[in-house]
Amino acid sequence: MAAVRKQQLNACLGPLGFQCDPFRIDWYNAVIQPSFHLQYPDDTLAFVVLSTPQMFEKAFKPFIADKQLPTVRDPIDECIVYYFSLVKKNLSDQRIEAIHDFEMLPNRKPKVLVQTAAHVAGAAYYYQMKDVQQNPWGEKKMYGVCIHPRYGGWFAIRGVLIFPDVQVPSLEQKLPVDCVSTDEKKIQLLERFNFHWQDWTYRDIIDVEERYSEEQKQYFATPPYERFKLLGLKSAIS
Ligand code: B12
Repeated sequence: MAAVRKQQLNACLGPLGFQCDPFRIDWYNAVIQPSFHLQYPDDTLAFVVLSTPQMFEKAFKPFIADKQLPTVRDPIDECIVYYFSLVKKNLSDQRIEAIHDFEMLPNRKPKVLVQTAAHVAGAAYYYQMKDVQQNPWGEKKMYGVCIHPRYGGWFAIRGVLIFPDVQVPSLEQKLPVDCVSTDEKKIQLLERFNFHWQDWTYRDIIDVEERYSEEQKQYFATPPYERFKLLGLKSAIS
């Protein structure tokens, strides 16, 4: 059941530079606080959706080129919303609920913790403070970061797609690859992500197969309100 859905999703999103990995709702709910739980039966099938370095060229640029979007808000978010809606249209015989990384609850907390979803789906290891044995930071809160075995930090986690009518009691959990295995490297990773994320170096904490193109780096290095100009678009907020 999960294998068929995975094949369908990857047939649709794979050529656009996305990667989809299945997980069960109870794997996700088991590790997070109840206030973040996804309200579906335990064995419900869901997928975490990552954008790989190729998404920018294969999905985003064609999306932007195709559209006159004077009212667009965040163009990347708009693009992902568009492709998720395309998935729903292509698989219209099935009920699919999408939750994006940027969606917030009324209490302003994220609707889905995509890093935890990526970890439990085995897509990318989520390195957190508690993974470090000798914590050098004391009480300071350090944000965690996912590292992909092929792309290091050169990817993003765009959301989850849930199949509320599909139950997968026998889906086997795949563990994520612990590719940043020493304490020393983990400390370096968390410090780069928390204190120097703008220099991109956390993304190269391991050897990677692929990085963002220069154009993509320039796009993400540009402050959001100036990205519209870079794309030749007018912002709805301006
Ligand atoms: C709010 C937010 C921010 C805030 C706060 C950061 C934070 N982590 O809290 C700010 C604005 C600071 C921020 C900044 C950045 N962010 Co940000 N951010 C988010 C966002 C929207 C929500 C994160 C959040 O609030 N989590 C809530 C807290 C409570 O979750 P948590 O700490 O993980 O705690 C849970 C886990 O510990 C879990 N848990 C407990 N035990 C266990 C055990 C296991 C095994 C597991 C798996 C889980 C688990 O339970 C806890 C909850 O109960 C996410 C997208 C999303 N929807 O998830 C992106 C996200 C985390 N950000 C991301 C990025 C890249 C950045 C920036 C580099 C900027 C950028 N966008 O380029 C910077 C870097 C950080 C910095 N140095 O400032 C990426 C990280 C990608 C990755 N590889 O991990 C994400 C996933 C967005 C994306 N689409 O990819 N961000």
